[in-house]
Amino acid sequence: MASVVETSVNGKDPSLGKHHDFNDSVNESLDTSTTTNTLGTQKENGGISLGAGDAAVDSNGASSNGASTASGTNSGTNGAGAANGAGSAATKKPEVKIIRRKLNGYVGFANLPKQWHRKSIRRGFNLNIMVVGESGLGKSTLINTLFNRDLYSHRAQNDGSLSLGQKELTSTTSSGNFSGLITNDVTIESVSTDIEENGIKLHLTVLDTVGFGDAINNEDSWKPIVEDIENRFNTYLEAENKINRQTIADNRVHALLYFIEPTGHSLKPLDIKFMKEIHEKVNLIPIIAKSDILTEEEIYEFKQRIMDDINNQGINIFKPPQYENDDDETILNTQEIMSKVPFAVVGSIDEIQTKDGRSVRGRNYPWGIIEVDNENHCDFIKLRQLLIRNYMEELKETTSKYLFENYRTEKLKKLGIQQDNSVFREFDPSSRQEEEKILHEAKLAKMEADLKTIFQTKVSAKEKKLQSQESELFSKH
Ligand SMILES: Nc1nc2c(ncn2[C@@H]2O[C@H](COP(=O)(O)OP(=O)(O)OP(=O)(O)O)[C@@H](O)[C@H]2O)c(=O)[nH]1
Ligand SMILES: [Mg+2]
Repeated sequence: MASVVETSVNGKDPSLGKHHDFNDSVNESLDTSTTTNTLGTQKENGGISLGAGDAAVDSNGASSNGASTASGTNSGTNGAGAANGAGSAATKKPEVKIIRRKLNGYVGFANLPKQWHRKSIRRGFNLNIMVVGESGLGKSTLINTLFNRDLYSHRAQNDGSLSLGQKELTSTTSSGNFSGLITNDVTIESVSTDIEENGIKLHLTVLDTVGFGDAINNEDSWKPIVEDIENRFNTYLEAENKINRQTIADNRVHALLYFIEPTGHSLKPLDIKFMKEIHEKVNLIPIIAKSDILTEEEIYEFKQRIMDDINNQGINIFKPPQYENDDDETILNTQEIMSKVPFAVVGSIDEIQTKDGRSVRGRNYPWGIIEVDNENHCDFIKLRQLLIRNYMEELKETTSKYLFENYRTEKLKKLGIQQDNSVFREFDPSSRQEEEKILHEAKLAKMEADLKTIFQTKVSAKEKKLQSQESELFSKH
């Protein structure tokens, strides 16, 4: 850290003052000190903020988020060092050269995460969740519990005005037009609301499937839901094919919460039928509704039977994608979440006082309180991690990259259109360039070979001529 001191003083030249002569092992400390010098307030606070990180990277280039994070912790020491080391500045001048080289090497793409972050925050995020399950299984309550607000308060208003959420009944016709019609026995009710948390905006749409499984014959209950999901894909596809594709609203369903009745037996034929029809079109997340009415053992066995059915039927459940560079913690976290599938949940936004004086969200029973946010009581926390806290982006990515792409490919196949790769190659500038290079090289090689042949022919003709002239001369003498 002594070097930090020297550098701070060398900072006569602002560009150099931020880059000092350190061996590799202290490079991060170097960035840290710069942050401290640049942002005096950060030094005093000893705090870590996005602003501090920005400054570290912008000025040093060599820094990373990790380095800027370190700034908060080390700043106090660095700051002190800067003051102490003033006297030794002059003797260190030659070392500055090495730093210049480092500065020149900085391109700036280390800023990409922050650029992306800022843009995303400006734009906000959107999430579309569909809830499916028989009436009264606690769908609306769970959604309210997940987002900690009453999204359905408009229902209580008799004047029909919309309060928190924007309510709309969606059609399940194949027109792809999601407005005002109610068809079949199952209707899809869309409630949208904007939520803001720490300056981050989320546009949330909940698609509630009213009447699912309520008819005497529920055989076709799944149809309007599949149609709605496909309509949303179609609308997106059409928007993509338009000339102006700059702002395509993403109304595709990013996750479907399927509520299983807490019978404690096994899945019903309707559950299996529905999941089989839907699992390739949406990120399916099965849930055991109202799990507080089952004992721990019952839940354990029920889960086993449900998973057996799901596996035997080849039904895909949403699983966060794993990446090669995922760290152990992420892998473990995903495993822990996935070990709870199907999530046995309890929903409630009511605050209850426990005997030990805590205020918790839960359900009150004569025998005790079931706490929603307690991992020993239910799987609500794990579900929230999957859906909101840890894997929301993955849900959207899977929807876009796999489910929608599969749908698009299947649709094109049905229309008899197959992708002709040669057509696409034509428009790929890099492969086009490569092709041209190969052709050019082949042309050059041919020219060279031709020239060689001509040369050879001419040489041998000349040789022959010389030979004949020679023999002529010999014969004359
Ligand atoms: N025991 C228990 N009851 C719950 C739970 N969640 C909701 N309920 C109750 O179940 C009833 C129905 O809850 P809703 O959230 O309206 O159920 P829903 O699935 O949205 O019902 P529909 O909109 O009619 O399809 C309400 O009285 C809730 O208080 C739960 O986790 N456990
Ligand atoms: Mg409801």
